[in-house]
Amino acid sequence: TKIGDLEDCAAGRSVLIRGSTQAIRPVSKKMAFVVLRQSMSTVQCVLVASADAGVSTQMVRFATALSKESIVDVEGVVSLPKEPLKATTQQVEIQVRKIYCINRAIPTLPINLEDAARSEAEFEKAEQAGEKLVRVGQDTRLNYRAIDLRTPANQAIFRIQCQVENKFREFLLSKDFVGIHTPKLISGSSEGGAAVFKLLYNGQPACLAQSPQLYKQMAICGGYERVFEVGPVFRAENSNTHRHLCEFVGLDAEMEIKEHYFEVCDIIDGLFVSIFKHLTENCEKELETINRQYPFEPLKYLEKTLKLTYEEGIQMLKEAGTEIEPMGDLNTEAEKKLGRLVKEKYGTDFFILYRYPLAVRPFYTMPCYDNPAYTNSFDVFIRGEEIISGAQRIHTPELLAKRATECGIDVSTISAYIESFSYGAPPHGGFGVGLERVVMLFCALNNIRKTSMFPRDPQRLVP
Ligand code: ATP
Ligand code: AMO
Repeated sequence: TKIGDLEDCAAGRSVLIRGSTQAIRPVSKKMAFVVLRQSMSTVQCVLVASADAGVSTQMVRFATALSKESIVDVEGVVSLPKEPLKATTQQVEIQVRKIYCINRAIPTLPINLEDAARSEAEFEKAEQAGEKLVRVGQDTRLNYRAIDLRTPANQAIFRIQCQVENKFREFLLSKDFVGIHTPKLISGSSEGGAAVFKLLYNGQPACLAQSPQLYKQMAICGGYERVFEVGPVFRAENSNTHRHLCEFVGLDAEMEIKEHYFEVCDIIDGLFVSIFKHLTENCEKELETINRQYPFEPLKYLEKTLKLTYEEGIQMLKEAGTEIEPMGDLNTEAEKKLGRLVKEKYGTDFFILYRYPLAVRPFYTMPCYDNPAYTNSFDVFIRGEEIISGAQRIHTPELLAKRATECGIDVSTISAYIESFSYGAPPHGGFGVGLERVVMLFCALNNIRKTSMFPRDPQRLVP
């Protein structure tokens, strides 16, 4: 039986449960409580020594001697509690008949799970009451991730992540996209810049893919009209921020454009509105669980996603006292401020900013037809932080080679890619999403390490 389904079981029903011993509370020689947990659900098990139930005082002693987080099997009977239980546990109890230890945890764990699951508000309340509780730091959590992942909030976070990834696939499949896989061992940088992990590939210099960019475009040249990929992306980021990882999960898409690159924005609009709706309507328990430890305001979004030009964005910032160099990029602080301004004015945490200056976009980005100092490109923001970059791409080899050279890229290193556009290539565009960022920002979490199961950052390669 699943612990989460116990509330639906009638009193008197016999059940067999395997779970982890979250808490063990001896009451007397003849009585003890054991709280069992499976993922986000817990149930209180009651042991009372009695000849009728076949429970001995030895069995009670055995249960109270178990270490926390051991794996046990419990045979018992569902019963209604005598006293009201905490709202976060199943509202029934198990009267234990037999308890078996399957595998013991060491007596003192490096992380106390109860401390790891507390909200900041709980710590503050306890401190005011003069109680001393231990906060579990980010590094300790990550060092002992196999324990830390057991907190209810962490159980919920990676279930949400799975739903986002699944909806991404489901939505794009319904729009005739084909899922593909492109190589992660490649010969050079795909985004330009120095943030690549270098390695030797059978003695030849190579690197880990910074994105599937060049290959997803070549798939379009290969006659697939619409493609997507879910895969790892490697960036040799050399500074520590709350939103950069050295390895993250990229959700990428690329598609033929018939008339205008807003066709790509329309896909993003439909995709994300459907993801947000799905999470709100079907992941209530997970969102509530995250909220209990990390309180957040629900995401505000519009049925039709707001689009603003980059120029409108910098104008809004200017009116609010922040000057941005018109052909430069927005820094993190300006992006956050713009997020706040947009929310005040339009009532949404989710919007698209388009028509970025050419100077701040990668070489493969299509310049605007009416003014080539700008591009057919966009970024997408949640709560003032970037989750997506995308654009129409250059589909003629001459312009592509020219732009690569202007951006300081040696075209001989990407000649196969550039040549692909001389064999007949349709106009196309696409976008790349950072999965960990979507989950982090949807739930307003303060650090991307919370949404990466085993994060890779400049300091961390284990576990
Ligand atoms: P991407 O790499 O796609 O474009 P990003 O969120 O890193 O995604 P950038 O355009 O690189 O976006 O950077 C946006 C802003 O984030 C920069 O102006 C800079 O202020 C900040 N930033 C980016 N990378 C780093 C970093 N490694 N360390 C500190 N700040 C950074
Ligand atoms: P970009 O470099 O903007 O675009 O990356 C796309 C999205 O990936 C996420 N992201 C990151 N997440 C965690 N850690 C990082 N270090 C990191 N860097 C980026 C962000 C970002 O919006 N080829 C283009 C996409 C395209 O045009 O299709 C690209 O890679 O959410």
